[in-house]
Amino acid sequence: MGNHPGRTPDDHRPLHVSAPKKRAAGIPAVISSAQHGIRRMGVRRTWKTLRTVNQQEGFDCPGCAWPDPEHRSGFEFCENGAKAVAEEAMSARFTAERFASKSIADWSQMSDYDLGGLGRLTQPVLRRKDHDRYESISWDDALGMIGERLKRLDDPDRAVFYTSGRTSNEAAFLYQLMVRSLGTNNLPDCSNMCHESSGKALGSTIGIGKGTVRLSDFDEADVIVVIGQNPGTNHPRMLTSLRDAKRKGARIIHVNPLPEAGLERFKHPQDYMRMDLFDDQLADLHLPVRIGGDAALLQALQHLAITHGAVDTSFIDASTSGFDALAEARQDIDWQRITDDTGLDQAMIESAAKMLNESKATIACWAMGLTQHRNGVAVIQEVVNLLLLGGHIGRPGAGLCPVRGHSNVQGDRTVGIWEAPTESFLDKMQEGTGVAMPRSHGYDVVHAIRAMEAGGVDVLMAMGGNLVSAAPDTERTASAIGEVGLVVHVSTKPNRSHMIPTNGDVLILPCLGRTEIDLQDGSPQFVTVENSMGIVHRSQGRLDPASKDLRSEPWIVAEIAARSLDDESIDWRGLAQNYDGIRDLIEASIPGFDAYNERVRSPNGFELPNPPRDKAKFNTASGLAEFTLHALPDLVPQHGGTHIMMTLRSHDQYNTTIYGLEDRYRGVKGNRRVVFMNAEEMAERGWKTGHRVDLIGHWKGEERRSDGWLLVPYAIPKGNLASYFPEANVLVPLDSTAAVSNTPTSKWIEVSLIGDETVSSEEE
Ligand SMILES: Nc1nc2c(c(=O)[nH]1)N[C@H]1C(S)=C(S)[C@@H](COP(=O)(O)OP(=O)(O)OC[C@H]3O[C@@H](n4cnc5c(=O)[nH]c(N)nc54)[C@H](O)[C@@H]3O)O[C@H]1N2
Ligand SMILES: Nc1nc2c(c(=O)[nH]1)N[C@H]1C(S)=C(S)[C@@H](COP(=O)(O)OP(=O)(O)OC[C@H]3O[C@@H](n4cnc5c(=O)[nH]c(N)nc54)[C@H](O)[C@@H]3O)O[C@H]1N2
Ligand SMILES: [Mo]
Repeated sequence: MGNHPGRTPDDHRPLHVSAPKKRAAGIPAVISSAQHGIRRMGVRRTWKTLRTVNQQEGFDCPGCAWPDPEHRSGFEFCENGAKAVAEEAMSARFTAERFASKSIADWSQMSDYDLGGLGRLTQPVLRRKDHDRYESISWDDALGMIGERLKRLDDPDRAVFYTSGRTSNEAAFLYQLMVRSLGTNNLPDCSNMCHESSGKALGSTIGIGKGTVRLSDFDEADVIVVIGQNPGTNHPRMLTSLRDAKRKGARIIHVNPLPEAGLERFKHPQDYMRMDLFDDQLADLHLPVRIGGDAALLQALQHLAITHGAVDTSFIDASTSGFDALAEARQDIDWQRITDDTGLDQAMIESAAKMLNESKATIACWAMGLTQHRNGVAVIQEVVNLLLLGGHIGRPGAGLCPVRGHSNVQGDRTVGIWEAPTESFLDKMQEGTGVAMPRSHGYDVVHAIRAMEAGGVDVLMAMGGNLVSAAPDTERTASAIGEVGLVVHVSTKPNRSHMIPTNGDVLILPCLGRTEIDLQDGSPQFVTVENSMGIVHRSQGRLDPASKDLRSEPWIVAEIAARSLDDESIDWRGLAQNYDGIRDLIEASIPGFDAYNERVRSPNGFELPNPPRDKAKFNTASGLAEFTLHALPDLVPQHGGTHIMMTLRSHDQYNTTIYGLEDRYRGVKGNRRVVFMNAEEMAERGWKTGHRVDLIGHWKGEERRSDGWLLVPYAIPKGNLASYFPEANVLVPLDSTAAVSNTPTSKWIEVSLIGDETVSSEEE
């Protein structure tokens, strides 16, 4: 049976399962990254590249948004950063001739892992309507075609401009200015599927859609809560901060349905080189909460803080609003409901409460385990309630810490990648640039897919990313994109979004990556990015570009703008010749960037203002931080499924880019079509490791099906399952999104399993 072109094809490589690891990093991490680097880049390039990552004069690691320490070692090592770099700086090249050698139907049969191995894109290519292959096209013709289509639009809202979070501040600012000059706010981005729930939750309660901690706060914290996040795999450098915090006396509470190796024991690879052979236990307490049980847990912790008088009344009186209502609502709680929802016993919750109630400074860190839920916004506001009770915002060693995903996703939003900008943002942008701003809000990712599906989009441009695989409901998303007249991808590597059939034309424009030298008008340029803690700093590549036909993202945007806009008030091409000009325009149009060009040249960059953190000042409507009240979500499957499944990242991938087929910490190797299931539940059904099941997704009477998954017994709560993103995205309904943030519920998928009840195959 043929595979749907949007789906990742079945992968029938043999599965090997071993016991999950209890310790993260260490020597295996060094070996894994060196092997990967050498396989992708060769020995010399591996060494040269890894030495300049995250150095003050080097490039910002495309791996994650965790901040760099002020005093860096000569080798800011991180296994997954090393792999991210190798993926971009790899030696293989995917030329236009090679691309043209097969039809997209053939290319789409390759797995994501194999597609990524094809190499860097080297020149612009076009696939014409009705053709099944890409052919090469000159930059001039490609840009001319885009300019002409954008000029021809009946309505600017019929164009959509997606961004993935690697784009620099300079490219992102220019891009949103071009899009708004065209007359639309259609700027969906990966953030809509990622931390949108955090932005929405924090914006309305503390008056800024960002976290409130600095890296140095970790040194002063008494308790650090890591909830719904897997730093060992996704933010490995955070483990060093956690280790240092522990050595200074902090205690760590880990709330996660899975044990996650990174939070059990950690060994910094650099310590081996100093012959220090001990490792550090990180989490003092692991609460294996059921998927979606966090709201109940957080309400219980609030109850225990209030009833034990562990509240900071002077902070509450001076800086917050809504305490009385919360105190009343939390006076009594239904312990039966709490223990059912969380799957935790009362004593465990009470020991966490004791640690929190004694803490003078608490930090709460979270990521996708909270945001990608139906109640993503509400559950994060429960975290806010808990910290506000103890006065843990705007105090050293304490605060809220949403750990961002893509390396510049936070910066992109700061400089205007936002489909729903505030009026004051638009006023300032209009004043700073002289461009009249469109005022009606645009499409987010889910709304953009629905608009494409309805035939309402003529041009879709994607500044990086892999929308087909990253978005929910893979088949539906692929068909929707197929309806668009012209799709333009600005990409470094081939991916599944390039390989789907469409009724219109498709252009791929190959761009420079972070690691590469960016010369404009003969002078090397640097770009800037903002990390997870609001520090803006430089990033400059040192490697020769993968091809002489690559262009920088700012250059591409400037050319498209110059060819599609009649208004000549902005000198687009001039801006792309010297990025200082773009930074001057950012300074004029966005608060907090004063003396941008000067301050960003200092070695560690500069910090953007953050009123809650800096002065416990809250720019909400009331001028106070808001306590909020939410009902608990119903955790019983409601659409006919038997289990709740979450989709996760393995240790060997970066979102839709698959580095390899091994999830080392979880003990899985060789095959990614696996489903982690409670070991006892499997035994009850007589299912053994590697047992094959088909998954049915249930949603409002609709069924989605995905066949051929292999079961892996695991320490996961009963009734819960886990599988990998993006393979399982076919099962995420486009319409199943979080309230308020509209983020797809990638961690709450209702499913049932079809498998033979008696026969079982043991693979290992
Ligand atoms: N190497 C690497 N680094 C990355 C990425 C990558 O793919 N690879 N991706 C980057 C991006 S864009 C992002 S957004 C981040 C993502 O970073 P994470 O959010 O850490 O990534 P996920 O794999 O989605 O893991 C979610 C975690 O939440 C837990 N979880 C799921 N549901 C629940 C729940 O209901 N309650 C609780 N308490 N926990 C739950 C899961 O068990 C898992 O440990 O990482 C960034 N860094
Ligand atoms: N089921 C499920 N779905 C999810 C998630 C989940 O946990 N579960 N997580 C969601 C999250 S948190 C996110 S952030 C999204 C990610 O969504 P995206 O950001 O759209 O996806 P990526 O896989 O990060 O994009 C990878 C592609 O970006 C391109 N690229 C890489 N570097 C560059 C560069 O420097 N410039 C340009 N122009 N292109 C570049 C390459 O061509 C590569 O193939 O996925 C979301 N989807
Ligand atoms: Mo993300």
